[in-house]
Amino acid sequence: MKVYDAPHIRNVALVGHSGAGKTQLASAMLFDADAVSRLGHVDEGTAVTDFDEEEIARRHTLSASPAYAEWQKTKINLIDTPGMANFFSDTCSAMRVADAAVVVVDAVHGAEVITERVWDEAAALGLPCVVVLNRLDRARGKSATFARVAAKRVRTNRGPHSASDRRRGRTARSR
Ligand SMILES: Nc1nc2c(ncn2[C@@H]2O[C@H](COP(=O)(O)OP(=O)(O)OP(=O)(O)O)[C@@H](O)[C@H]2O)c(=O)[nH]1
Ligand SMILES: [Mg+2]
Repeated sequence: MKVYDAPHIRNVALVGHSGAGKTQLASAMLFDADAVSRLGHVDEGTAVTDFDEEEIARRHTLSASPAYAEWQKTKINLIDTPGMANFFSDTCSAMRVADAAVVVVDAVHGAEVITERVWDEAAALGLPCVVVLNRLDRARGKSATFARVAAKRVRTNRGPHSASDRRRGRTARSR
């Protein structure tokens, strides 16, 4: 197995509300990066990171699970996390060891309860976030756009925070 030095390893947590598409996105990212030869599908029980019997049967991630791919000579450890509130402790644990979080938002529903909870957690940890609007093929009319998701941050004072927040060590909420 190839050995990577620390500057060439990144831990990235996929976080967000249940059903936003984190596990499907993880499978797609692994396929795109040639880490796997077949595109896994949640609905067919072949998603790379939902391998547990219960996860396959329920079509929900029940615990954080890692998978990795090499991208531009860097090993990306993807950590797929549960979006269900009952298993949120696993999501928090994954965020604690991550260098960054990918916040997956269902474009049909916009930011939901767990979206806000992961934004709070990311802010508390000073974790850089990328927001991915997913399920755009299902979005109609009043559906989420990046502007609407970002606007929610202004209203609730939550959401992805800036580098200056991190430097000051303050959470977005404390402003
Ligand atoms: N139409 C459509 N369906 C999608 C898309 N991405 C994911 N899905 C479907 O949405 C459902 C939920 O996807 P998951 O990847 O399991 O969602 P999740 O965020 O991992 O959910 P939890 O594990 O419960 O947190 C599955 O049926 C997917 O096939 C998309 O871009 N478009
Ligand atoms: Mg999942």
